[in-house]
Amino acid sequence: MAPDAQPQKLIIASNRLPLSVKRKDGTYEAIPSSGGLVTALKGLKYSDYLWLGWPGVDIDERDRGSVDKALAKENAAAVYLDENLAQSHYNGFSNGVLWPTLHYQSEVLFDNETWEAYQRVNKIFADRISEEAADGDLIWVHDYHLLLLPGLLRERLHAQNKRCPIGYFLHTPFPADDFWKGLPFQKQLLEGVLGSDLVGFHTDEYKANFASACGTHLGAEVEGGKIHYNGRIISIDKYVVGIEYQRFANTIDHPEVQARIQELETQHKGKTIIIGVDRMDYTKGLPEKLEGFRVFLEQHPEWREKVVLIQIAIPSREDVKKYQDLEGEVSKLVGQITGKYATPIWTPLLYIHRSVSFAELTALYSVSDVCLLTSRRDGMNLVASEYVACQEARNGVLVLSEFTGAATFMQQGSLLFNPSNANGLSDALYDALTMEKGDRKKMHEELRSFVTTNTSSKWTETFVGELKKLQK
Ligand code: ADQ
Repeated sequence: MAPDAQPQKLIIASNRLPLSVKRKDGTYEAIPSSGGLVTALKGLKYSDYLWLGWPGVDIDERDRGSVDKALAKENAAAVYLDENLAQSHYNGFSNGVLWPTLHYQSEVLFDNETWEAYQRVNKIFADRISEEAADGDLIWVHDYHLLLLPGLLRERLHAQNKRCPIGYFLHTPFPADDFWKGLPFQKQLLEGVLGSDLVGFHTDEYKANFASACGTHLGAEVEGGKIHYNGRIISIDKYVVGIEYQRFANTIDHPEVQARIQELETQHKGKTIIIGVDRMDYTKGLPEKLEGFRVFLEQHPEWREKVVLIQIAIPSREDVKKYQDLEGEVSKLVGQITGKYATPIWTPLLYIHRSVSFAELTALYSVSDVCLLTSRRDGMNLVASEYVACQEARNGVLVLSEFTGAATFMQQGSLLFNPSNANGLSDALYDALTMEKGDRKKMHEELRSFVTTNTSSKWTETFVGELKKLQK
């Protein structure tokens, strides 16, 4: 930073803004949206920040002034993208190629057109952010949609003589080098990320995989938490993402939520509730969850009419064929299980395929004795933490896939299993449902201590704090 420049704002960049823009009475308004990244950044307390991202819809040139105004009130600004370009970048390369690769799924849909779109969008973000950034600003780039952005930004900022530390955080896993190397253009993508000064991951495993890929494919030198590349030193580390614990605790205390909890308890009297909350995504292992639950009902007839699985599946990426197929598969399995095991007085599972309000979500977490999360792979999984935050009274059991980042930190307090093994899942469920009160309490305390310590505020403060230290 130049001697007379002051540390200024924090610029956050993510593909989507944490807001959706909606037209109302001839003008635009910005409405908060939900999702893992939004939850992770809930604790941000930086006073002067600006969040840049795509508003999610194509906005006519004439309307942009009105959208800009609505977003400015929320510390946000739009990176406008033409609809086709945005789709090709988002559904094409980001979700068709990167998302599966980062989650160890080998079925990728690669073509040159989507790769072109991916590069173009990253360039548009780089142009927009470099215009917006003043010397000394901090820049924090998020997630797999913007892997090239740090490198592109570095070039532009250098040309403009602005010295802004660039941080990058990946919200997904980073796979083992041998898997990653199958990805076309993987070297360019690694180089893009290494344009950052600081790179963050959920776990040590992802960090080590990334460092190994940089060593093998770029010839970078890796030394502890530093990568030496092209005469620069890039810091890499694990930063444990969390939730705003207190926000959940406060919501539960709200009279309306308490009333809803009582209503749900009355409705399900005499039944033990198992809760599942996931985006409708193949990485979340919904078919595996349903198959495990089916095996459980088959192996433990004594639990029929005594247990109910409430599965909330938030609609996600609905215009992509693979996601439509998944929805079809899940609906079919739900129908098969219900058809086979339901009785005139009981249905084994309630399947809710839509978003629910925050109050409803906390009430559902609160009344459930078990939370079942079966991800095939998951960067972290914040639902696990949210469930714990709502279990002060009940000390419910967390049954967690060993392939979540969360399992790395929460293994002491939860029952881990491999979601591909339906029998193992059924056994874990049985152990959870029959666990002694004392053991439940002990496990809950382990989890509670993790969730209250590793909050979203702590994550944002730690990452931004490290970034600040890199201001030159
Ligand atoms: P996601 O894949 O979105 O995030 P996750 O961490 O589980 O996954 O977060 C989902 C969020 O959506 C939670 O905060 C949850 O409350 C919210 N949500 C869930 N169901 C909802 C519903 N029905 N209505 C409204 N909101 C709902 C990505 C990565 C994860 C990583 C996060 C954060 O895939 O591995 O943990 O980013 O880094």
